[in-house]
Amino acid sequence: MKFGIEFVPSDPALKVAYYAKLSEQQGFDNIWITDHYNNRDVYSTLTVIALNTNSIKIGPGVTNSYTRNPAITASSIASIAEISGGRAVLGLGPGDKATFDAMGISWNKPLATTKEAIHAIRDFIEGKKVSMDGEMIKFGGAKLAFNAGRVPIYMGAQGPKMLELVGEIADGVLINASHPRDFEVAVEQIRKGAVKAGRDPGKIDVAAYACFSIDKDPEKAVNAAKVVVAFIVTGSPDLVLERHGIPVEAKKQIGDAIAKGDFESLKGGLVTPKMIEAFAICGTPDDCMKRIKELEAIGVTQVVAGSPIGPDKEKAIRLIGKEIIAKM
Ligand code: F42
Repeated sequence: MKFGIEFVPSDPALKVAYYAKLSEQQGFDNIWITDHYNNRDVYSTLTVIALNTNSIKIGPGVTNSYTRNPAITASSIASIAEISGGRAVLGLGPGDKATFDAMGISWNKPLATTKEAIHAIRDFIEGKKVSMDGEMIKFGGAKLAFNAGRVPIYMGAQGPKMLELVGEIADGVLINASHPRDFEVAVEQIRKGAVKAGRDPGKIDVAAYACFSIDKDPEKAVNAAKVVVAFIVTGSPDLVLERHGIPVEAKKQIGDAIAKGDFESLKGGLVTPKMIEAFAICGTPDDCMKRIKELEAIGVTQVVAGSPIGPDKEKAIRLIGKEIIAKM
């Protein structure tokens, strides 16, 4: 099992780099930085991280090809590969619809766009001259003027067609989920795509990009996870809620509380233990370890500790290092 950690650049780059260095010291394998226009820029943050770490792999988790042309993404990630001495990994997905609406970008054909972007970016990174007349992406003989070596490409994906595409073309996948039941479904879709493309599914790094909250006091861990879990519930398809026995009406109740900024109701009971169980890796180190072992048995090969990580981020990073990574 590999361990990754997600940081959101809502914090200044130097603060994120401090956590990144600590994560490297605690034995994590990957750092993933989220990409949304309203936060600090992902590649500036990755540059500062690259200069403050030595061995850990680093990359956007995830960027997209609507706000950044694939040629620009290829140039940016190849620059990070060069600056970091070959430690860059690219996470790419179709992006977040809510932020695109605010930016006036229409979310047309996310699957086709992601597929074509990955083909183009891979060709750019391999030093090829890219001519492409895709359904969504077009290039007329573009080429990078430098080469910084291989960069594995991971997809951010949850939907069945996206997961099948992972099996067909990606080196890895970042799946926003925490429960074994969701991974049983996901791993099967990835396998289907890999078989179709004649690839070995065992070579694809399957990452649980999970809401993670760890503390020696389980109640503190659960409380810290509640607001993140509330957002996950409102963004989950009905099918996923039903899979976990969560009433679909909860989505509206929680959505209303979020819209009113009523975080007390979320913490007071709207976010139920069942929701925490379904959408977070949460609790004491033993609780978290138990879930990680279950995920490993299903085929998850990387656990990414995503927000909130714990009620105290620094303490949580050290706890994961000492009580989980060191004991795997
Ligand atoms: N998004 C961000 O913007 N920033 C981030 O930092 C970020 C991090 C992140 C980390 C992990 C992760 O898993 C996702 C993350 N995301 C982030 C979200 C990510 O960018 C995507 O929004 C999300 O992963 C996509 O979810 P999804 O796999 O459910 O895919 C959507 C597009 C979907 O509807 N998929 C369907 C499916 O079955 O997989 C496919 C729909 C389809 O086939 N569409 C056709 C097409 O070509 O797109 C068109 C159909 C038609 O009729 O037009």
